Amino acid sequence: MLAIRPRTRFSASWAGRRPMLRYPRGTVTRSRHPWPRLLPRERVDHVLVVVSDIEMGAGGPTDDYPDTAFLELILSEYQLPPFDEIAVTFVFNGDTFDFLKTPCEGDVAYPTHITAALSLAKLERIAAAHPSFFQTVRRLLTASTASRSVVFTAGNHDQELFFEAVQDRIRELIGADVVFAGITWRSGDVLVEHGSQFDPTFAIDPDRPFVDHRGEVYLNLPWGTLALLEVVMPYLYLLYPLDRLRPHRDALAAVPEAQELLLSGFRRYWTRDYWARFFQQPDPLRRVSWAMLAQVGYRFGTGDPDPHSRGDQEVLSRNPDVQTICLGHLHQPALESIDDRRILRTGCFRNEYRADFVHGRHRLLPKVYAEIFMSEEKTVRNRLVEVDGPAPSSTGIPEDFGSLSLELRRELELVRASAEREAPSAHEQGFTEPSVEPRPSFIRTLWHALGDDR
Ligand SMILES: [Mn+2]
Repeated sequence: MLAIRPRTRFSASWAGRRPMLRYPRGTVTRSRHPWPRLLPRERVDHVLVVVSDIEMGAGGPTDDYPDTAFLELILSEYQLPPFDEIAVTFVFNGDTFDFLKTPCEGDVAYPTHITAALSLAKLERIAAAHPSFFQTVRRLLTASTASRSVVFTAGNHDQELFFEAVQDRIRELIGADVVFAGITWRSGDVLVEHGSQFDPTFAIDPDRPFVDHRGEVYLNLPWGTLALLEVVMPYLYLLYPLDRLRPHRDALAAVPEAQELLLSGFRRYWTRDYWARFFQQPDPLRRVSWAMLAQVGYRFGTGDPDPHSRGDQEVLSRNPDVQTICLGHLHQPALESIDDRRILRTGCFRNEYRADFVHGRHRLLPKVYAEIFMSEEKTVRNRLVEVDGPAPSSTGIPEDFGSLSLELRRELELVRASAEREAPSAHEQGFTEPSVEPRPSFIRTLWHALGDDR
């Protein structure tokens, strides 16, 4: 049983062979991390520790993982026996940093055209809110006699890691060299990637991470990220508590105003604003594809708010020479085997809660990460590790959603008033009142906008 007083900071002497790690002030002790049963220690020459979806932000109420002390404690266990004499690679498998939800200081809080300079400014804010994370990574790399390395893959919340300037600054903040693997990291027969490439909403063109436009270099964002930035982020300051509750569908059902605001926002966006901007001026970020239309239609038809992944068979068949695939992104841990091949899906490390709207006692979900034990570049054992983090001093989730509903209703009225002021565009005249029901005319409208009046 682990009990940690919130907001304590981890510090321990890792260089020595101390059997226990202690939080200062003696509030926590945690026994060292167990070795897999019946796995001969001599058989293993490399251990991969894969953590995903930490989503540390710039501090403040919308930061989904404001205190990384527990993460640091978990990682530091690998400096103790028996791991201290084996090579360990720590993989931060995407969405480590929440650039997506970090607002910019400027006229536009959530710009869609993201330059290296803008990414660096966001990184400074994240680093200022989480200085101990960088110090911990430095200690992981330096305070051990065995080989240690740290890898970052990019997820859909931290595509900014593609910029070399961002990578250089992170190395500087850590004070040691780390690997930026891009989308995919391979080690022997193991493949590690965030998982957003298997999600049609957030998949990017791996051959074209940037676009050149009017003399600037921007991140080549997927259309799903563009839509989040343009439709959802302006309301993040209201919606962030609901995003921490699982299942998302229940959270949205409990606050129907949130559902309505999002649906009316997306409806307006996909029937009007996206196309207006698409036709107004050439912009390499605005594209149209069948996959995009199919996803948009599906999301409207079902109201499904969750991230997706292609099936395990397809994930494995796309990577025929791989034995073990480790993915995150879904915030839904799972371990799937097909014959002797395996997919490990890690959960998120940020704080999420199983919703309990009856008693208002939302339960903090455990954090689930992966360990892969290797011998001569081959997987010999893998497992998911589940740990209960400390309850944060504040969840950010209100006890009663009444005042949030009220604020959301005010926003809805503003949206409706501005819609009434504007004359409906040509291809929108077929619509009447906004509705949460799927409407077949939506797809017809898309065809019309695409110049195809079938
Ligand atoms: Mn993700």
